[in-house]
Amino acid sequence: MNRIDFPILGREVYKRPLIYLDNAATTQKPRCVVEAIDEMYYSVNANVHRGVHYLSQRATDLHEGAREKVRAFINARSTAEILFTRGTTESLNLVASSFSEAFLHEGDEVILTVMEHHSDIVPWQLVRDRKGIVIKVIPMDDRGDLDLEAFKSLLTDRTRLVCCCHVSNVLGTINPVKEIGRLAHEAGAYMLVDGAQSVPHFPVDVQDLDCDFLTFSGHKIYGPTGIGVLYGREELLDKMPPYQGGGEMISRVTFEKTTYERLPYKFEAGTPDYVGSYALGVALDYVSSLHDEKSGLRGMELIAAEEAELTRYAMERMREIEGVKFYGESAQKTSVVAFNVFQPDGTLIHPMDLGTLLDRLGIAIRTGHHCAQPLMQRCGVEGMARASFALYNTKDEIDAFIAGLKRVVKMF
Ligand code: C6P
Repeated sequence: MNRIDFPILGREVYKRPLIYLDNAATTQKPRCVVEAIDEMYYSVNANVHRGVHYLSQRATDLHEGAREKVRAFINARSTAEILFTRGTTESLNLVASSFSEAFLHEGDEVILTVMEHHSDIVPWQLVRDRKGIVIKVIPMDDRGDLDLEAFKSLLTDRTRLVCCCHVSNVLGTINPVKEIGRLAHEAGAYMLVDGAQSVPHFPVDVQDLDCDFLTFSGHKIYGPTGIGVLYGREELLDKMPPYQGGGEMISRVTFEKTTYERLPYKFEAGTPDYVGSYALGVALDYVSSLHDEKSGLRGMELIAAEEAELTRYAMERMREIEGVKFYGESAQKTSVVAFNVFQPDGTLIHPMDLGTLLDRLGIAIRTGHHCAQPLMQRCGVEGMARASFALYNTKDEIDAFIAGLKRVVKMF
């Protein structure tokens, strides 16, 4: 589907056609996104929110227009709730820093899950070191589903925030974040959803989820690197102190006292990445415009359906290979397939070796701990191989991946 829109997919590596199956790390960019970056620099570039001149106003319009596109894309109530950041990592650090200043005291509890990415673990450990909060962890079963009964027993009257990835970047599990959020709210806590691996793969509606925060990165949804989003409920953002100080975020500065700008600017110190925001908006337009006449599906619904079929097919074909072990077999799963291959005597083929040999065949997958070392410990391994699919991948590519994997496994 739409491969023609992604020029990089036509290139070769090691004189072989590129087969790019590392989409959970970052997606490739459609021509319209790359052209948007060009266009912004070639014919619009000026700093936003500052100038009375034409270019500055035009750049501001495009930047704020992108904010409105993000708002509509995740169905936030207002653009005041859409903060531009550098990506999911910065969004999570912003919440950890500012939310903890406003809402967390010694002994308060933050609940994470065993499948969180490091960027939703380490910022909370920094808060723990600073404020003496308690971190609790929701466990999972062997299929990769969170244990909701265990979660309920973790909730106490000291729970202030529950943080959960919407989709695990390793297991692909789609976590029941709406239900988790409902239970969190009932217990008087807030709910943060790390949407880095969900927003690019199926429709996400923050009002339907009823979450308090949602984070995602532009580069995982066909947009540029260096731009991301933090959605935050307005009444919470209002109570949180700024994350950084500088230009843009102030209303008035004297040496005695500074007052802050209204939302969302209070959290956007310095010159924002207006080129990135504009190109992200173009990426969101791109995915929203996709449609398939046969199925009648559009936009993110179409992406979800196509990727589900690719994932089903890939896992079915991988089962042909003796010794393949999957990590993450939830019934609710996106297009991330983590695995290892064991030899008949039980010896693990090192995932790095698999990845390196597949690379020589032009097939790009990711290997290692995937920035989820606690999850690796839970699964009893140091690392895994991971193939992850996007809208432009095809069954032919999966066939080539399977052939490559078979060839590589045979070499051991
Ligand atoms: N996961 C992966 O290969 P950044 O790097 O800020 O754009 O996103 C961080 C992040 C946070 N949460 C989840 C669930 C993620 O998957 C990621 C990024 C990439 O799996 C790079 S480690």
